[in-house]
Amino acid sequence: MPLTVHHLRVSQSERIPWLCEELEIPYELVTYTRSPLLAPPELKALHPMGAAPVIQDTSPSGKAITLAETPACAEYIINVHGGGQLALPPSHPDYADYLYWFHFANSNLQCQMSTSFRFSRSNATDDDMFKKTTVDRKAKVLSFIDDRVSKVPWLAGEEFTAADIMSVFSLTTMRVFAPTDLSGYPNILKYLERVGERPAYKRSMAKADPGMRPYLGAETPKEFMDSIKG
Ligand SMILES: N[C@@H](CCC(=O)N[C@@H](CS)C(=O)NCC(=O)O)C(=O)O
Repeated sequence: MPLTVHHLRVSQSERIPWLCEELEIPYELVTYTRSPLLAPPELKALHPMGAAPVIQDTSPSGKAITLAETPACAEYIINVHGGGQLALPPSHPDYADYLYWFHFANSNLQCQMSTSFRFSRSNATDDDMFKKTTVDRKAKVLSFIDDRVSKVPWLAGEEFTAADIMSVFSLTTMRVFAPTDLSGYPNILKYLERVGERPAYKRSMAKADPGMRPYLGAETPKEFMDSIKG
């Protein structure tokens, strides 16, 4: 089986086609539309967790694999199909920074954005302690990233890496779900401008979510959630 990437439209699985386009490797992209918010049954059937991304492939040992979790999919593709490109090796001076930011994406940034999404749809008032903590933590994470990309062009340092591919969804498309105004984070906005200039990012977004504009600016995108009831 050729490398197959299952992508749920308007979701964090946009990271995997972007990775494949940056690596310039062959892959088959299968896209699914939300129904209306969650994954449709045919995507849910692929993996017990029922969420995107899911990749399928024949591994180097000849085993048919079905893999989920974005960081696992990214590492698999980089190591099996990408010759290690877009990851930094232990011998690289920025190796520790690469590891840190690669994992920060899902372990911290995306967690804060997901929690923020849930509170934005709940009845909790602004003085609710848990909501307040969420707002504070999101601001802390965004300030931390803003400071980082004021000092270096890419999260790991001078080189664009998979750490950037892991993180950008949470700063862009995720704001469809978790309204976030980025106008107080000028360095993140400049960073997103650099991202938007990458041909592979443009190509992947056009393939993964045709018709959706990449949310690279400060404003909070509204049109998608407005179209979903409940
Ligand atoms: N931790 C997982 C999260 C996967 C996930 O929650 N995917 C969402 C897309 S944003 C999804 O498929 N949601 C639809 C559903 O759960 O039905 C990862 O990093 O891949």
